[in-house]
Amino acid sequence: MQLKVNRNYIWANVFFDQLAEYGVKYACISPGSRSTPMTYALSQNKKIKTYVIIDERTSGFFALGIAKQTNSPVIVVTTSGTAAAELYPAIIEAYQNRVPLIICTADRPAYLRNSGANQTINQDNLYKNHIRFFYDAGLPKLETNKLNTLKENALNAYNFSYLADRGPVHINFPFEKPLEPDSYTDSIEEKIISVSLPHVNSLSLKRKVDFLSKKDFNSIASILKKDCGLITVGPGIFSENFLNLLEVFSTKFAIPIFADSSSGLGFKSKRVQNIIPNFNALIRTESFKKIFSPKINFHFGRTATSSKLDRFLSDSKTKSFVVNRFGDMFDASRKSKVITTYEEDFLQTLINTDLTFNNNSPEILRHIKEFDGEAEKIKSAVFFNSKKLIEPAILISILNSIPPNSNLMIGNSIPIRDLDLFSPTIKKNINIFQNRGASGIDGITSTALGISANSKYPTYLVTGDLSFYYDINSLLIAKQYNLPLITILINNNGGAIFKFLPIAEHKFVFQKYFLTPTNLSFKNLTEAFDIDYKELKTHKDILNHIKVSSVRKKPVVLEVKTNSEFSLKIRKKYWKKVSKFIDNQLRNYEV
Ligand SMILES: Cc1ncc(C[n+]2csc(CCOP(=O)(O)OP(=O)(O)O)c2C)c(N)n1
Repeated sequence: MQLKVNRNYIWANVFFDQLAEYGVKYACISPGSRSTPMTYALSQNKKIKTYVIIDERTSGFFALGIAKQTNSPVIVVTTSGTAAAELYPAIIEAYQNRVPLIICTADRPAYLRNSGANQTINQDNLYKNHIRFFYDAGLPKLETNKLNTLKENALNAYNFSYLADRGPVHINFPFEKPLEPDSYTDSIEEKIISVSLPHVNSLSLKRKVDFLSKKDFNSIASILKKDCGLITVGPGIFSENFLNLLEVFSTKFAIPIFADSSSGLGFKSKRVQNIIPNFNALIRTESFKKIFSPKINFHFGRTATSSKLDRFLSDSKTKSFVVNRFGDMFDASRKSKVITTYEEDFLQTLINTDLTFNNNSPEILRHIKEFDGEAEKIKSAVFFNSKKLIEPAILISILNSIPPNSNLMIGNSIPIRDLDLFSPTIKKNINIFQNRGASGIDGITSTALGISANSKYPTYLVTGDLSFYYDINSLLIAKQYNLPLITILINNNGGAIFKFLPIAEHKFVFQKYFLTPTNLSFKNLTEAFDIDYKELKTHKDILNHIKVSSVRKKPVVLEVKTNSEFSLKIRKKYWKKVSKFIDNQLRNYEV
């Protein structure tokens, strides 16, 4: 049977149907004319849930949040021109943090480039330094072989964003007018459209075998026999099986685990043995290195948040093995050996061997645990001693107040560092999210909204005032879709993180060029978007309002105003007390 069709619309439909077939469920679309075929096709697709987001920068980060929480690829659609460029920050974050996004940019036909045609830029591999796969679909042609090629590239988009590789992929779609589905351009045989679908089962990440060479194995064996080891875990998503194996591995070799708080290991419902939540306090103390100077390190997940940990490892002359399935390097010094394999396989292989540990390791592990326990006590005493709310204590209160299984997005700057430095282990199965791929402060709220959009558990965001201001546009998404994000805005009036830097001593330049206080009323800004707002002044307020907000299923902004100078003073007091304790304990220690 012959059908009258608009070729652009059919083209877009075939592509998105194919993605839906692979299981893609979400699309974020920004308004525009050239993208009409894609927008219309998605609006009619019953398997894909759409979000309409005016501002593309926000849309990219929102999609990133959905992809993180659902652990599946999300489609992002924009029109041509600067609209496409607005996605770049989210694409960079997705690239560096390996989050699956399928970016679909509408374009003018290539022959209009450099002709002065309106809203026409060079979109050819626009994001080329931060993309896992690029394909220009060319002008639509309703021929069987062209449609098959398009479908194969839907498969490539899915495969390279999620399976064989992981991260953002970009498909550029040039369209000629007319763009609307009822403006017919062709009359075609119906069967042309239903050309056979590629099969999903042909997709799979190829495991690399023989990952641990004899040489590496021998090197691991000989170091473990003579010296202490260390496990470090950076931010990442880790399976239950990984946690179990990690525990067995660490116990078998009496190795402590220094887990970044963003790894989430300290917040699982089952406590992993040998995790040292306060390791940051320990490694700041010179005398600590007398008893613990690991000569081998196994690193899982992304780069750790703690820069002190890097220094500790380099001072200890540690040989590091970075283990992950994509073979990514997570060591800025590039001295580590990267082992490309599934983390679970690596652990299992070493567990199965008859390797043994150095005889001192269990005793040293015991000392480390003792220091860690004492640091925890000092922390409680120092941080909760004052009536004033200090930043690290706010984070601890939030962790104590949120219900089990919550999602917790941590903004960059002080919140992520405070979480890493000061959070205790809590058995609540909290899912930690962060944008540490490129550590931007640009899309923090949008990402958190994306996380909250399809989760059955409450989502919390802890963010700084500049980060919140930067992404203020995102509040419209919260309002439009009534997303139940609970934002805890820590307002120290400016980028207080810079107060930790030597530039803070240069008083005249510092305030104007670095701290950049906004003096904004976040109450007014939040309420302008019709979103509830409350200022919190005490730990009791935090507990009560988090409790109430968690069941309201509405967005809310809870602002806590802090004095970052005072917080800094208290942090220093804590470090000093822990160091003093360790120094005292080790005064007569013989190595
Ligand atoms: C997009 C982007 N621009 C600039 C920076 C540099 N930067 C890092 S932290 C920071 C200040 C953040 O201030 P705020 O969100 O209030 O957090 P606080 O430092 O007070 O914790 C800035 C500007 C960045 N990381 N990302």
